[in-house]
Amino acid sequence: MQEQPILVATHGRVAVITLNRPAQLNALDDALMDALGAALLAFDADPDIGAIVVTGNDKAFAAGADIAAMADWSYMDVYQGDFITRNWETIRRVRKPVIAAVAGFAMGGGCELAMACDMIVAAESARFALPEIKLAMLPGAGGTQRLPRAIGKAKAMDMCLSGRMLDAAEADRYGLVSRVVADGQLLAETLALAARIAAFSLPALMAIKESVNRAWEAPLSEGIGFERRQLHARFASEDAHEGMQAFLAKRKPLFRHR
Ligand code: CO8
Repeated sequence: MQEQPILVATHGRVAVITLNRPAQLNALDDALMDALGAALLAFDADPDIGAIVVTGNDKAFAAGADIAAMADWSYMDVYQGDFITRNWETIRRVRKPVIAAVAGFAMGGGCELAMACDMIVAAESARFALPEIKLAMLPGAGGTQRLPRAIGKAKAMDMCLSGRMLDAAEADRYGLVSRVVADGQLLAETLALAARIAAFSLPALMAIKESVNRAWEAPLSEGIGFERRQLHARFASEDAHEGMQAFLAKRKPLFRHR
């Protein structure tokens, strides 16, 4: 029987999507990306889920796009087939927080997938690279755009042009990952973080995610204006009133919209 390219599970209000092509180091092919996109959208629509974790295994988060699948593609195959837009960008449509939990290799498209998540929690074993130059390709699933925004032009150029690999400590120092945890603790620590996030008011989380993402894409004045609209809208939110009332009454808030 064919292995499922992803596995899904839920832990309370946290969904976990595990990339599941271990023999190929979770190389990302169409079947996997389609399944990942469908799972992300399903969990995004599920009212019982407040945060989503995407992870791999101890050896690899994902070693990139599946080179064996791509090797014979022509320009027309990828242009007419809408490669990248068709199934790699679904993650951009997800409005709930998505955390990448990375152990082992996150290379090429795997690194790009991790960067498309809202944050990356890395195990000490995590290794990040955009080695497409070795194939005379380029990091075309957002890598040349997200990496410089994440770690600055100098480090991004170095990684993209030389294929240099970062270890977890460097990735932490450069701001690519939000935290590094001990090997073996990756899933537990990421689940704890995701559960903490998922307990907050979901509309507030979604507004914050959209606002932070706007900082990547818009000039400061436009981003500040967007943020202000989001702030004003918070005053129309029952959860925000509950949060402030609960603080003043020194009790735990009971958010309705989770
Ligand atoms: N695609 C397909 N198969 C892969 C991939 C991959 N990206 N990575 C590893 N595998 C396979 C290997 O072929 C091998 O299979 P087999 O056992 O049948 O020979 C198996 O996984 C195990 O790999 P290794 O034996 O190589 O394991 P090592 O521990 O020796 O090395 C590495 C691990 C360093 C991660 C090594 O496998 C490697 O360099 N992999 C390729 C990494 C890479 O180049 N990634 C970028 C791919 S291109 C890309 O991602 C583009 C994304 C943007 C899309 C737009 C452009 C098209």
